Amino acid sequence: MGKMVQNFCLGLFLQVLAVAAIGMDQHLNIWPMPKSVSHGYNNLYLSNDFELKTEGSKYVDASGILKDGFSRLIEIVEVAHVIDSNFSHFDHSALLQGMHVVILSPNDELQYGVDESYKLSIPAPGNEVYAHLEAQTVYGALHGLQTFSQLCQFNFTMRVIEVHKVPWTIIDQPRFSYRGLLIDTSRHYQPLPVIKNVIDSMTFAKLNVLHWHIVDSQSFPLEIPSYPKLWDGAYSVSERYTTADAAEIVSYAERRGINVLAEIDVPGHASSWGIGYPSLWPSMDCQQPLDVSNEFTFKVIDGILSDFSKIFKFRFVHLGGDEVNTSCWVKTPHVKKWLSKHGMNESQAYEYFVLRAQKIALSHGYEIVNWEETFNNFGSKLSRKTVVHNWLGGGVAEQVVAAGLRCIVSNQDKWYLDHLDTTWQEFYMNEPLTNITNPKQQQLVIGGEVCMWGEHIDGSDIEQTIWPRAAAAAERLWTAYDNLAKDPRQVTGRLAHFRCLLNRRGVAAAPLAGPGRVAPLE
Ligand code: CP6
Repeated sequence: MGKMVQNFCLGLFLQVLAVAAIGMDQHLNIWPMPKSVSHGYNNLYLSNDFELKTEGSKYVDASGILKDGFSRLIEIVEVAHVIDSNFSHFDHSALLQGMHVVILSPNDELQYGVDESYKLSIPAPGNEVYAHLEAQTVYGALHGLQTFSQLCQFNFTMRVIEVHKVPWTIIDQPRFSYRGLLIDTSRHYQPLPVIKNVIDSMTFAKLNVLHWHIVDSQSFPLEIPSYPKLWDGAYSVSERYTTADAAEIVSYAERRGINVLAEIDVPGHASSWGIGYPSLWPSMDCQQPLDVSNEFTFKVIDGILSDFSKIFKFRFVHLGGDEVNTSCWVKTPHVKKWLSKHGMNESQAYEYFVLRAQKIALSHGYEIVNWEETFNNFGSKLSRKTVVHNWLGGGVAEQVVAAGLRCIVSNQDKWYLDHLDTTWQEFYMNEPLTNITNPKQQQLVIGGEVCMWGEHIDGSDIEQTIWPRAAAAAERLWTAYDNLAKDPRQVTGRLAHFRCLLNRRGVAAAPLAGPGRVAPLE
């Protein structure tokens, strides 16, 4: 008996020690962990007419972004289940009547670097019957609603939504402003409802950029009005996006605080362009990279980016530039002739192509993202408005920021979702600032992105391939460094809880690992 008490005390002592060492209570089921959290030990219950109040906001919700966000909150916390609850059982002072949201900026423009901070407080039982949410922008407020939703849980016995551990004070803001997920609609077409579901699932983890790798060598599913035969490269007429479809995706995402980064991957991943316009190929039997010797190639890029600029309002466009095998250029007589006429070898022609595409993008008002090979081959020639997108293992970020350029981290050994053998623990532990200690250089790492390449997935299994591993990366990108677990075992229970929350919300997130229930760290 004495032994048991002793063990119990030792356990408690170790647990307190662990919390102190982590600096955050990992038993709070919030994902990603906010910057600062304090709470008490009382309960509140959501009134069945839980309402949104906005007095004192400088923001006028003209397009209904906040109102719709609030409706989604009501939906995901399952207020509908409360209908048959008997509220006369409850002390009035324990009922939360609604949420008072104050937004300080009138501007609802979603751009890179928009203020996403918020402060959420939920009172103890008493006279104060409203939760309070304050944010600079409506997009910070949307994050606050997400955090609030994670504090609500449905009590099936009392048929009421409970908020435990009140009063709460949560002050939160992201560590990185770019927190991305890549989807690839060229290798497999993804129907619009699938993309919308992916966008909804991203909001639960506070990811804020959908990198849309729309077209590649395998298919060209997007309508381009300037060159209407480009989407002849789609798999079929039903596996295509009209410009209206694309605009609908952008608007759907933006209303949820998510920017869309559109990509054309030139010159190396573009042979589908030649189905409609065969002169973009070096020759019929050597179809990529795009023909560098043909002025028409750059006219088409200009047309695409001109059409993009009407739909994709994000500051950045992604121009690819990875995996360029130039052997077709030297094997094809007319291209070879052009190269020698201009005194260029293959790698100079690759550089010429990428830099010319960059100039076209700049002329349409975009800043540029390029895959890291462009930096590795001719980094000093890139536009200063380039963000270099890492993917070839670790190590390039430190060189990119030392050269004064910005960087997005997607190390394929850590953050490629198509690598099914990469574990959530490895996703969690991928630190974007590895070996970068200079604060000015740290600022240049604008964030990171997990990549769901589409060769082996389609709408049937995209969700369970993305989740829960993307959530592990989402916490790495959102949560203040000091609040991140140093050992992923510390967050197993909390991540398992978040995965379960995704399931309840209709997201087909896979189990964390192994048979049975995931054991929390004891
Ligand atoms: N498609 C494009 C791809 C990949 C890249 N670009 C890729 C390469 C290696 C792996 C996974 C994906 N499928 N356009 C590289 C950025 Cl392992």
